Amino acid sequence: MKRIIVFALTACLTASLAPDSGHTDDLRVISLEARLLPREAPAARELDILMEKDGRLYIVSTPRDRATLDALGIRFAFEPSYSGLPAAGPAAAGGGLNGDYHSYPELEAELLELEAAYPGLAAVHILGQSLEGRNIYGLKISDNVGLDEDEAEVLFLGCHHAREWISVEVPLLIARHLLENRTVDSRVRDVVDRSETWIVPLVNPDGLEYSIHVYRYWRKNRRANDDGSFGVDLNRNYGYEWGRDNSGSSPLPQSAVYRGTAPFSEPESAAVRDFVGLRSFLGLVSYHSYGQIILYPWGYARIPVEGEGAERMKALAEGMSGRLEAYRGTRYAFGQASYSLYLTNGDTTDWAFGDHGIPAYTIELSPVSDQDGGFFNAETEILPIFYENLEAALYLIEDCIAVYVPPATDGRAENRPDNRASGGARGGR
Ligand code: 0X9
Ligand code: CA
Ligand code: ZN
Repeated sequence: MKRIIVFALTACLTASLAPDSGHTDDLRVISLEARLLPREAPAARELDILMEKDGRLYIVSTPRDRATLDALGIRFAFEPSYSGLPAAGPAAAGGGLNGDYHSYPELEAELLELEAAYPGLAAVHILGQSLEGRNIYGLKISDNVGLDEDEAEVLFLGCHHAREWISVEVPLLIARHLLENRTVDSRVRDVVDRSETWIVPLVNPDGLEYSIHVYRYWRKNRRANDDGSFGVDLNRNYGYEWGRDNSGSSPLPQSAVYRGTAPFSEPESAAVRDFVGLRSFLGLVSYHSYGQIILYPWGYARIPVEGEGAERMKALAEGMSGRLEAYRGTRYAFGQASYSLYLTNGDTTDWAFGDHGIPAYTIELSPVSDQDGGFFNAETEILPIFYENLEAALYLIEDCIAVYVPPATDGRAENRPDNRASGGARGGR
């Protein structure tokens, strides 16, 4: 959800509206003249704006939204529903239903292929299951991948939000790049060998499948809510300052930013929580789209982030932005989320930094705005977007390697299988 626009009259208007069933069938894409709805106007934070094109604003609307617009006298038109099936063509024929983008089964197959092709370097882990029983996969990449070595750990997450297809591709391509280039690129070799990099490209598999097969604009997971609506916003379901207020997330199940019934009520966010709790990450990126901006905590309030780790976190955001821009001139802004974007509570990065002290970033991938295509990146843009983001990712991993301090050894390091191996070899000389 790029912009959550609120206009002043909504609060009093919505109270008098008929209850909104929020069934997916009731969601309709509408369009209206952009000048009728000033973007900066304070109010209707529920509006889920997709894009602006030729002076018209396209919005995923609930019956409640439409009633609100009616009440405000703002005229809108219904748009034909786009199911997500690409027009017939070479991409569709060659790349499956969603062209070069990955569906859940395609991603699963590719992760297993990478593991098979690079047995010592790549290992597929299952972090948990989605509501509908799909696996949430993590690919670990490192030398001696089967061992838990004393190396810097870094985490890249993708696709909390179903319709942000590019956010699956970027982390997956990072994984592939590290594996394919380790023997030919010494920088990649250092990164692979001196870190344990984890790639979790698809946090919301049920939502992605729904977006591909049923409704392209789907955002949330597929929780059947009590009121008959579907979906919890996984990026409002994490446990740090969860539900702090109703502007950073919504208590209404039919809302696009519904926070769920409790922190980590959803198996998808709970899987990330449990996984991160078992490891010691020194950096985390959660890819989203769109906006071309690198955001760090806090998102929950306009309180400057400070204290331990905050300075490194800010400096790294600037560093990533610079590396990325150097690649081909694409500008990614950077800043604290609550100042640079809008308030959010219960997002991944606030929790990662707040509960674990991990420098954590939301990277909103291209394009920069809804006027440049919003969630719909051409397939030809996938690789260039990946390559420029690779620069930022490598920079982050290298910094994690640089600051990593191995746990103090007490002279009994022989208890750790990995150290015993190298220590033994050296000791034998
Ligand atoms: O609203 C979100 O969850 C993210 N944007 S998106 O358009 N991909 O949905 C932004 C989250 C940014 N994080 C914070 N503001 N804390
Ligand atoms: Ca290793
Ligand atoms: Zn998102």
